Amino acid sequence: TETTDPEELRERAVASLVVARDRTTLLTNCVEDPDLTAQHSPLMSPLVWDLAHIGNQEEQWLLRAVAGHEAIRPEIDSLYDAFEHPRADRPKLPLLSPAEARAYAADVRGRALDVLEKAAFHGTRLTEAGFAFGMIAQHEQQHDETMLITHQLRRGPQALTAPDPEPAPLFTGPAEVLVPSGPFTMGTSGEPWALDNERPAHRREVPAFWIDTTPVTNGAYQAFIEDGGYTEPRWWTPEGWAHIRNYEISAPLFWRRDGKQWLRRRFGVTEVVPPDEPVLHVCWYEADAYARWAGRRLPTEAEWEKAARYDPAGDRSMRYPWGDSDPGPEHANLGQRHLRPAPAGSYPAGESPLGVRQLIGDVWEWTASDFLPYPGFRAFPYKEYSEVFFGSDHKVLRGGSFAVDAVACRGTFRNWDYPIRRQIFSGFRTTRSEDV
Ligand code: AVJ
Ligand code: FE
Repeated sequence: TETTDPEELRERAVASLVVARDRTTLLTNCVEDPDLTAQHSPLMSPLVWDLAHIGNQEEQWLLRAVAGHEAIRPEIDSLYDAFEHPRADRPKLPLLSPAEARAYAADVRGRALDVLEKAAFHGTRLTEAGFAFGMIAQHEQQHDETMLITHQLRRGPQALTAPDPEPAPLFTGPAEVLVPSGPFTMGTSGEPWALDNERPAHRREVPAFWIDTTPVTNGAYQAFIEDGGYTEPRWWTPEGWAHIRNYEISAPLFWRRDGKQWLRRRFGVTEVVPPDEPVLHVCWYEADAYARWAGRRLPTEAEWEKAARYDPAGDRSMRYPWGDSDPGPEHANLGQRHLRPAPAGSYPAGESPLGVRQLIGDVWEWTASDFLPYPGFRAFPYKEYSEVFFGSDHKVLRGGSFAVDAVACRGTFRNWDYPIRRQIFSGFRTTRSEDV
């Protein structure tokens, strides 16, 4: 639950930083050094860049900004500045070696924990409720998701394993539910570790709409493919059609047809595409085209958040679909506990008051909306976190995936990417207006 107790926030900060580092360590120790320095895809950094960048951001914010320390290695800042060097160029930079990067990140962490022990959890907005520590834990977890994407793109034998989610009984509930019309509170002003783009809380009028109870499954998506979805321009926006023609896209990324069935490569293993699992690795154009084919559309961001947070009984917005309590394993598939989404209809304990499932975890859900600031937005603590990305270039994704930790996922959390991107753990669900 939302807390402002300094000791509880301090414990939460330590725990979040430790959980993130355990994940980072796993992701960077499961392969040999050549796989850490290699370019597995021009879309991604070498894993060793992420590792040192995690340490460098932690140094800049916790050691320098919060505690006023001098730079440990001022000469490396520019190497790990995401805006100076595009991902594709990073393998050629004079990066820290894997051993140096590990030692640097560990050195910073040791000092950061000392700072955390003595830090006041009030004062500037950066230290208020331990925000900087929460921000850095979220940052590391975001890069842990990024590194998992790099692992998914990597060729070669399996390096990561995790138990599968519980098999779920076939979901027999309604395919869609009606979200009644009326205003709701979008965004947050009170969630202590919410990032700038989630703020401030504000009222939004949302007309009634129907929303899918579960994310769109591989089986449903295959029906779109079999029906010629990728060969019919009428389902696609002009940009989307040009894109799939140009890049010869005819199925989700990592899929391959094998006679009558579809196979996919997942973390180094080839398997039959499971029909009841949420579809993964589709771009916005594919999600949008599927929705049009189905006679539906993608939810706007406001619709998605209302479905995820609005409690009609209490007429208020909650932190999560199930209420205000932090996510547990019964609520959602988060944190790389599993390396795949759970079957559609899983996690009944995580459903919203109206009965919508899997809004949090499993797959990031594309929305119809461009990434724009909320009314009253103020960039914090740096305009390169969100502000420079606002505009019509990026579409918003909501809800988090199996690859992201709970600290970087909540009902208000906003992710964004280009509409052509599909190496990310992206899926979607569809909606329709009440009168359609
Ligand atoms: C919010 C996932 C789009 O990876 O570019 C990491 C998160 N920001 N380091 C990204 C982020 C700075 C960001 N996304
Ligand atoms: Fe970063």
